[in-house]
Formats: sequence, C-alpha cells, structure tokens
Amino acid sequence: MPPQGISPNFFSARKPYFPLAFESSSPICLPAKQKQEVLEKNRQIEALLNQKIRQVKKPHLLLLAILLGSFACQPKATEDNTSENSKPNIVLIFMDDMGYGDLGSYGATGWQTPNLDQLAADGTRFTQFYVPHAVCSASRAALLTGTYANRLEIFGALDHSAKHGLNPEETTLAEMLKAQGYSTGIVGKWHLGHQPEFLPIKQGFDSYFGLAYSNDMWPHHPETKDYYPPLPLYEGDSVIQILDDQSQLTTWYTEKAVDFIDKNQKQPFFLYLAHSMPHVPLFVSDKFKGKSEQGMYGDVMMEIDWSVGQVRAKLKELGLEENTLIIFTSDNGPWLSYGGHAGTTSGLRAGKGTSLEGGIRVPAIFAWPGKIPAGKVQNQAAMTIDVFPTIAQLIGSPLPSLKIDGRDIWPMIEGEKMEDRPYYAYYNQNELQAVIYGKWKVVYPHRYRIIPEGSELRNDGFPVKYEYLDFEKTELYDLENDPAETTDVKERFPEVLAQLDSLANIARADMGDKLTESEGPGLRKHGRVD
Ligand SMILES: [Ca+2]
Repeated sequence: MPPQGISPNFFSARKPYFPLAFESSSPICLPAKQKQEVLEKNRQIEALLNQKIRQVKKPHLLLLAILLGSFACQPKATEDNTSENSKPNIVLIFMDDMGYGDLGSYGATGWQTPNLDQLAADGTRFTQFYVPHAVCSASRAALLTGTYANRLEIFGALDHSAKHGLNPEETTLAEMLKAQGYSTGIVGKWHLGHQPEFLPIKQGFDSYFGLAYSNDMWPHHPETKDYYPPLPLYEGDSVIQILDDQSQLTTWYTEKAVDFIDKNQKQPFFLYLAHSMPHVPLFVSDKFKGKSEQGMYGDVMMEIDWSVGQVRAKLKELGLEENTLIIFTSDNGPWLSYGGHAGTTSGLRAGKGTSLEGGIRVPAIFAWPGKIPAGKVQNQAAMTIDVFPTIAQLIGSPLPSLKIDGRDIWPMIEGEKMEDRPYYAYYNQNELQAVIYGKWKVVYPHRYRIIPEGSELRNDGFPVKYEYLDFEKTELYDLENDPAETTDVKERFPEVLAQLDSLANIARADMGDKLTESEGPGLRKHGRVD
C-alpha cells in the first residue's frame, strides 16, 4: 500500500533525463511545455504531501541530555547483551561521498575528527579499502549484500523516477542478521529503491528513519531546479515530512541512532547509520557552524565526528561497548566538481564517479574494544563486499543461497595478513574498468571524467563542469609505490599484467563486461514495479 495515501507513482511518473550511471553534471533543459508539466506535477506532490505529513518528533530532551554529558552515569550491564556468549551488536556507519583524506587519521587538514581518530586508535584502520562502484546506489547494494552491484543490476544513483530497486530475492545484511535474532534499524540514506516494495522495511529492517535517495534530489538542486520533486523524509514506510532545510539532518539521524540503541539494548542489534552528509548540498546545525578552519565541508565533517562520538557514548553508557563491532566507511570518494564543498583524497587520483583510486578507495575503521587489537593499521586490500560474509562468519550465520562475492576478512581486521584476491571495479552500467590484486591495479580503456585543467573551483555549493575523456590505453600501476596512479609500469611487469588480465577474464566470463562486449551468465535482475 502507498504510504499514508500517497501514490507511489508520484515519484516515478517521469523518465530520467540523463544516464543513471552518472549523477547529474550538466543542467537539464526541458522544453517549455514539459517544464510546465513537471512544475505542475511537483506542486501536486508537495500539496499532497503537505496534507499528509506530521511533524518530526524532535527529542529535544534527549539531545539536551546528551549535550550535558549525561553519559557520566554508571554502565547498566544487561545480562543478555553484554556477556561473552551473546552475539555482538553491529553498528555500521556509512558516509556519503566522504573522501579518503577526510579523517584526521588519513591526513585531513582544516578540520578535526577526534572521535573518529579515537575509533581508529581503538581498532584497525585499513589503508587500501575499496568500494566496487564509485557511486551511491551501486555502492550501497554491494555493501548490504556482499555482492558486486552489477551482478544485481543496480547501477549508478537511483532518483525519484526509478521504478526499480534491490531485488527482494537478494539477502540483505539486515535480513541475514534478523534471521539470527537481531533487531535491525536503518537511520539515514537508503537509495536502493524508494517504491514501497523496495523500502528498507521490506528488506529486513525493523525500523527506518531517513531519506530514500540522495539529498540533492530536490527542487533546490543547483543545476536541475525544475527536475526533482520535493524531498521526502521517511519513517517506516511513511513520508513524515518534506525537507526544505537539511541543517538538522545529522542531528536527527544521531538522535534516532542513539534512541535505537537505547530501545534495543537488551538484545543483539544491527544499526545501519547511513549519513546523508557530506554529500552536497551541505548543511550543518548551529552547533558546528563556523567551527572548522576550512569552512562548510569541515564543519559538516566535525558534526559527523560528533555524531560518531554520541553513538559511542551511548554504547559506553549502556555497558555495550565491549560487545559491539563498529564499522565506519564511505560509499565513494569526493565529488570533486563541487570544489570547496567536496572532500579530499590525500593525493589519490580523481574522485567519485571514476574507478581511479580517488573514486573507489575510502577510509575504513573496524573497532571492537577487547576483541579487535587497538591501533592496528592494515595495508592489505579489502572491499565493502567483504563486510557481509565477515559478519556472517562472526555470528555463525549461513551465507545466502544466491552467490555472493565477498570473503571473510576477520583475520585482516585483527591485523593479520591473508592471501591476496582480486577485487573488481565496475562503473557506468556493466563496465569492468579496473582490477586490483594486492598492490597491483590494471585500468582498462574506458570513458571517464575529470575536472578540466584551469577550472575555477567554487566554494558556494555550485559545481564546475566535468570533462569526459577517453582513458586511452590499458595501464598497470604499482599502488604500493605509486598510490596516485601516475606511472604505467606494464612494460616493466608484463607477467603481472598477464596475471591481472586473466583475473579480469574470470570476472568477464561470470558477470560480463560492456567494455569488451562480454556476456555474463552470472548476472541477476533487480526488482521492478510497473
Ligand atoms: Ca555517494
């Protein structure tokens, strides 16, 4: 049933005007008549939603209690969720467009992230951790299923017009954990289908508070003002508010996350906290406005850091810290065309929307006091597809019957070395653009995007235009000595190139590859409503 009488078709009445694999990079010009129709449709949506919404409950008292440091009270050990034998709680914090260089422990300057640096100091910090797809929806599908998103037919960034989503036949992390007795909650951005059939509560989550897709898919988009309808905020399967201002979003997410932990403290829980920030448009509450030297982006990062601190403080207050695994990472690299409103890569090449290191390499921290040794730095390659099977193994859950692609990397999380395995980077529908194997990476010819030389980057939330270029020849990089991918070494290491080519062929024979026009028998279908 549509939420609170709102037709699901309102969000999917129009076809997208640009390929879903790319987020918008140029203004969308509609013919006058079509523009009028779109504006009228958006007005209808807004009117309908305004009739139906109820105000978000703003738990001021809870926030006040947090700010006053009420977590000084004694830990309340709960017998059934803190003991050695109980299953660990899982808190998975997923950032949006946060770059490799955006945390203090990864070299950030211009803002401070003391809580995240402490998290890294308390656990294991990965220096070569990847997403398989440098864009929102695909990256989230991979994280939540342990499977390459191209295998699941999830590409790019779904918008309000999408009629498809993650196939309910796939097993999400929430479904796997729910089957093992966990309570499951998502706070934040979903982005795996906003049609009622695909919302989180149909994919294994008991509760949901957040956005169904990106926070820039709204009428205030700097380049596409007349394209997007009003931005709905969901609770459960209902739209509860239209967002016209996002300055409280990180605060609300934090309050909801802390509240979820509080309410579920007596049983194993899985909290998926998927922040909408620091994806543009950037917003920050008054608490952090002007706090960083850098400006808006730094302020947003400092508020995220505060949020992580609040979550940890709640776990500590409840005596759950030593029975909770916290995972912190990001869905892709920085959206560089937004200049001062984008993150940083610590010198890696390019950013979001590319399979170069700046697009796919992200910070990753795993912390579990008492279980994971403190202060480890893991330099071996791993990927978000490994999170699902690692958690499954940790809690003794079977893997899904449908094939997944990740592997259990628990030894690496404990700081040990494992045998290398290939990781694949797909983008722009089903293009196998790069293969990583240990310190080696091959990038195949494909079309990609860069910021044109001499561009005057802005600092006001408006992007510059990308330039689309051909990556003309196959290049091999030694990431250990050249993480910035400056020097092609395939002439020096032809045997390495041959080995990576053979690994690429294994993937092509399974999942296909548009670049080589390979067909893949291992591909599955997304879910679709018509
Ligand atoms: Ca993203």
